[in-house]
Amino acid sequence: MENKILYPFFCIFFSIFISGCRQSAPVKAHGPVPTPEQLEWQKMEYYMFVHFGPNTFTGVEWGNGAEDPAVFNPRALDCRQWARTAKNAGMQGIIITAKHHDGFCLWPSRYSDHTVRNSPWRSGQGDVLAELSAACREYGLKFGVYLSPWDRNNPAYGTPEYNRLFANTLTEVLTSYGPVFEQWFDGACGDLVSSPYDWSLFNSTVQEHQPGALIFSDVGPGCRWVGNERGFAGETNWSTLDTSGFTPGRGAPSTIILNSGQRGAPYWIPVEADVSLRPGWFYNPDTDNSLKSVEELMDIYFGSVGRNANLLLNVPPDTRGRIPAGDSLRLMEFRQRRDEVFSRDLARGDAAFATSVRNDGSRKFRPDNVTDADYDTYWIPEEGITTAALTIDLGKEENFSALMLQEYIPLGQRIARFIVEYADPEEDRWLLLAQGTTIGYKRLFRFPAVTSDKIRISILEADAPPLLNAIAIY
Ligand code: FUL
Repeated sequence: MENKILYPFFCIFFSIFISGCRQSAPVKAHGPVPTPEQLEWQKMEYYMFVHFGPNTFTGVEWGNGAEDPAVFNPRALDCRQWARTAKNAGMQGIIITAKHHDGFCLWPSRYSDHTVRNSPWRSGQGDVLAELSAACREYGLKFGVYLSPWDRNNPAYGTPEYNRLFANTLTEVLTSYGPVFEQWFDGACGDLVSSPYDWSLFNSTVQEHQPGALIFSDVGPGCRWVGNERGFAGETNWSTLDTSGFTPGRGAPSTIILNSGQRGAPYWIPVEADVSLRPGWFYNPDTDNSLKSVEELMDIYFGSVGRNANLLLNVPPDTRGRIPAGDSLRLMEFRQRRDEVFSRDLARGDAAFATSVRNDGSRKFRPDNVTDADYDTYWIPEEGITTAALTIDLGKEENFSALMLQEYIPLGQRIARFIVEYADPEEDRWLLLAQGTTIGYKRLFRFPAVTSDKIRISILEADAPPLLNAIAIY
């Protein structure tokens, strides 16, 4: 008897359950997607580059490799001060020039005589990489290394034998200082003829000893150069690139291509924008009064992090081996300005509506996922729909002057054109606020302040149904 009463309810419940299961097939990725390491790297957004070595003391940008190691003598080197500065600046890691073009090694390499071992610093007993990696661990920062293949000191440079030597040097660094988040390969070579580099040996050496590290070069494979040293990614910036047939350095694609990526290309190689706080990469007393202004740094931030790129900002220590007070102060002012802009997200937790929502019965893809501050929840329109609009209701009129959009890249980069509008508080119409092509991991806009209670983002072109996981308004 009891069973007879419950049976219909059971049938209804079961069929809802089954239809939910049937429709909730996971959203499929479109095209190449980031590896877990690339995604984690992208979320770092902003970290420090440190150019330090004999050039710090000789005042040149490219040492010729013939400098006396005795010039390297920082009297008050303090890697903890670098790490503390990076941490307070809001950075997530530090990449150091372990070996720049002059070949000088900041650690006592057994593969070279041109190293700290032959300098007066700490009576030849010092190791900058050991001190910096320990300082990074202490301050919760990631540690990365730059090693230049172009070596103006090494006698084997230019011969095939050099490749083995460089691989051994890499192995030494990558097995001695704990986890490395990024291996930076400089493509620069000022010599007329460069060495016949064995890139596959270099890359496999990194992959073998630091499988979690991203390999930076002009063409990746972990992340790519932005194509300039000013810190600006393209307005259009795809994280995809076709690198077949290309190599770092002289064999790289044009800087225009590196700057904007290639839509529909087969490899996921996101952009890193490198730029220096000073006019040069190395410390020079002549540039003490030429630091980038906070406004310039804000432009760079919106032009890099705000255009789907990571920002690698160079902060060179001086001849004491410390970041000068002026540089550190500028970094703090820059942080303060960013904090002011991004302190309060006016859209957080607000309601959102969309012209199309994928329905799997679970409300998993609801539009207000974009305001829930959870990176892994997103809105997606119905299958086959590539143009759609999403409106956020702020609940009341707010005054705002900046905007952040995030596309859910773990499932691929899809959006190719969009506009953002706000509801005119006076009349029943929408006014243009911002427009662009790509979004990718993050897109930021600044504009003269407006007042409104609603904003609407319209995706006008996408290679597959667009996925947005975050929209913030400041
Ligand atoms: C360039 C180098 O030649 C510069 O000295 C600097 O290291 C910069 C980051 O990369 O290619």
